[in-house]
Amino acid sequence: MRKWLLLALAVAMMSILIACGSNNGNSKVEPPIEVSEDEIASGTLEIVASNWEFDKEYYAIRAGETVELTVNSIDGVHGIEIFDTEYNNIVNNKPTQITITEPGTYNIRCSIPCGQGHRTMVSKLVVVA
Ligand SMILES: [Cu+2]
Repeated sequence: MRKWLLLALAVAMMSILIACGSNNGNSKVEPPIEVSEDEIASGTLEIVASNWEFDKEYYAIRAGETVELTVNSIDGVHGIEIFDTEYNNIVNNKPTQITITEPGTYNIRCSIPCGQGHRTMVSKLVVVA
């Protein structure tokens, strides 16, 4: 009887651990995006936003390197949120220094309710090791 209890406990613990492991799934994209050297921004990064899209499917920076990120809204009013980081509202035309130390692929979405296409305004930020 006690053995079963221990087993049940072990199984419960395992599933909690597994659940936790996949919980930071926000920044994990399968399959990983392969980025070429010349796609990695150095110094500055511009994200161009319009109604209702960003100009690229993904952007890339290097882990631990500070980049001045500018959101340039050419049509409508937009900003960006980079999931799982402190950068949850980088607004239009306000250059912001960003540094992300953890390599991975981070989801980006528009941070300003901007109308009917708002929910589809997404992109990704690849942080290269
Ligand atoms: Cu929006």
